[in-house]
Amino acid sequence: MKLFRRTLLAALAVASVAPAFAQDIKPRLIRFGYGLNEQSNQGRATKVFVDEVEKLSGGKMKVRAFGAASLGTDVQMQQALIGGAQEMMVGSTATLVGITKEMALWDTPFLFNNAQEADAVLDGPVGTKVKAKLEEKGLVGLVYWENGFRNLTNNKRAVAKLEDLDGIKLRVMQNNVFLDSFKTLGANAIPLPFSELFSALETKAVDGQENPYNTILSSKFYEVQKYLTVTNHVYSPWIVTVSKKFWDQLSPAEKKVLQDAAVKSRDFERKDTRDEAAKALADLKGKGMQINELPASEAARMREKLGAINSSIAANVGQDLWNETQAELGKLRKK
Ligand code: TF8
Repeated sequence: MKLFRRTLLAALAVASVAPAFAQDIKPRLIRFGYGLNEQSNQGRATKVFVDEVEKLSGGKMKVRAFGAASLGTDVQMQQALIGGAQEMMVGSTATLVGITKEMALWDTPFLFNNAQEADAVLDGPVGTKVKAKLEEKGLVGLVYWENGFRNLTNNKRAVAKLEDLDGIKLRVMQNNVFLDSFKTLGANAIPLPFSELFSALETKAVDGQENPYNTILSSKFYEVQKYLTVTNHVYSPWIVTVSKKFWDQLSPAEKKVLQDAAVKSRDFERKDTRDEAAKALADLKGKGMQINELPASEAARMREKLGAINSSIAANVGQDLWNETQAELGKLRKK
């Protein structure tokens, strides 16, 4: 009897909730832009997001994905989201610093020692706080994806010591921390949007760039770059964002569809990215790149030089946020 009552109650609950939920989801078209190719970790995870939104909304919410910066650079898409001309995008947190200064926290050289630390901090209170800061600027951050640990490529020489960077024309993201970091290391740092990078390398307007292995592969930088130096100098996140103007029109059920699909895409993306990165060096070697590891003593010099940047990052993002991050990392490292 008890069991019967429970079943009945459950059935009633479903009956009363389900129709309301269905009504709460309207036909929606979401334009979702990203910068890399369809055949990249970014493209693959976008596909997971598209399919999941379709599934969770019973086919009512449609996400149309636009890769290869066909809707514009990260910065242009951010403006389109703020203005309400585009609904969603995924891109680098580094290109958001001009809008939300706290995002510069993630540009701190050598902030994370490994991906597990990155996940814990990005998905924990600090990452949530930084993400929430976007709302005052007209953006809603859903989840962080992994771009990954960045490594250096160039066409001039194998970088075996710090001085080898001297005078190398190095493309950096449009972001002051990256600009200052590489100037500090002696390179001739030149900010460029990602969408202009391949041709800048091809025409030798710049000698080098830095990105995770996955991107060096998917954007075919191996075709125009000879040397790869393993530096792991910073971990870059991507962030999935929604136009706040669009978000505010959505019902709670529609918001939940996007949020849940974003979490699913994140979990897929991080695993996919790590699997690909784990075998990328062999792939890149196979494509003809000459790969060297920065010797530990030189890596230490690099770390020390870049340490000077930390105090200015702390001042920019706020000393409290900086301290909270360090405390969280301290706890993680004690475990
Ligand atoms: C860069 C970033 C890019 C991302 C991507 C376009 O070097 O690492 O890969 O911003 O979303 O610009």
